[in-house]
Amino acid sequence: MSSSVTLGMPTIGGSVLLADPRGYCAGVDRAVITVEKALDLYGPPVYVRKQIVHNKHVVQNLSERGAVFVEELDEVPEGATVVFSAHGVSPSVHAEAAERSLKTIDATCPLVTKVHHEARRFAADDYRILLIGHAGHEEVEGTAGEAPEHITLVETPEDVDTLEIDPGVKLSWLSQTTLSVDETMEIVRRLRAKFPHLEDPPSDDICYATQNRQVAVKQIAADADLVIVVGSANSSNSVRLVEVALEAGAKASYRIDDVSEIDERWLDGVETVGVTSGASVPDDLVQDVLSYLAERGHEGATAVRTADESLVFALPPELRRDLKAAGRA
Ligand code: 0CM
Ligand code: SF4
Repeated sequence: MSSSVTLGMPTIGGSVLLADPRGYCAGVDRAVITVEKALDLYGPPVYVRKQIVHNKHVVQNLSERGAVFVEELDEVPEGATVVFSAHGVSPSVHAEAAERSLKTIDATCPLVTKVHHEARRFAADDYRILLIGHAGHEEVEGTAGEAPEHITLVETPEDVDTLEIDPGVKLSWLSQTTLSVDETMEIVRRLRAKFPHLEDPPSDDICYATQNRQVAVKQIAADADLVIVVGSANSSNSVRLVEVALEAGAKASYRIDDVSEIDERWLDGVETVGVTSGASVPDDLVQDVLSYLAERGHEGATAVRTADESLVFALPPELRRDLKAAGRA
């Protein structure tokens, strides 16, 4: 079911369709608040392993407030506090942190942690696990690290053709949380055709936020000459929104980090502009885009709502405990 809510005046130059849901998901909200509260409670510097979420502006803003982003734990001084990003870490990273006596706060999204649990369970039952995802993405590194000897990465439908697995081996699949639903289902169809005994995960690994943002962008893309997606280049779910928009019929679609990256020529001959953003994107960046469009005759925006989201995750227990002890819970 979709519904429309008119947010502004009718347009003269052209119309704007604003995807809803878009922007922050529950896991990103929790991860960003975790760093903010850690900075308030412990004082800077608070170290963060990798980008807390894949958004350039979020990272810049937190850096200005005293967060120090590092690639690996050996950059963190002994005994300091380090936050693990929303994308999760492998058990070896937890072990290294313990060895170096670091105080850790784990901001891994609970929906990523769920996939880690599934990986551990299938591995304990001696399954070969086909992990659908992108090589080098931090979430994939973390999930694969749960059972490296059991996990094989599958990145594309074509990868399925080269897989060789003994029919006697128990087989399951899992996925990264931020993939294209349609492409993932295509990979699973191919896997099942080749390995009929393939077992499904107990529940969807592609998270509710990724799915909802793809449904919403599909809805606006069919009627849009141009779809602008706000999100960073390394944000898997944001990049997928451009692909999904194009597949759903948008005549053009571009990803931008912020309004400064819009090329005015994209608007030539454009009547309807669709706007959305990835799960790691603060909404003020989207509002800047709407102002830019309004100044160029695309005034008012019609929100196209395809789902209501109300999920909120509790902060990491180690942080809640410290907040409580400090009387700031
Ligand atoms: O996984 P992805 O690259 O889409 O990460 P993100 O930080 O852009 O979005 C939120 C998440 C997670 C896990
Ligand atoms: Fe969690 Fe999904 Fe958000 Fe990633 S995109 S942080 S898995 S809710």
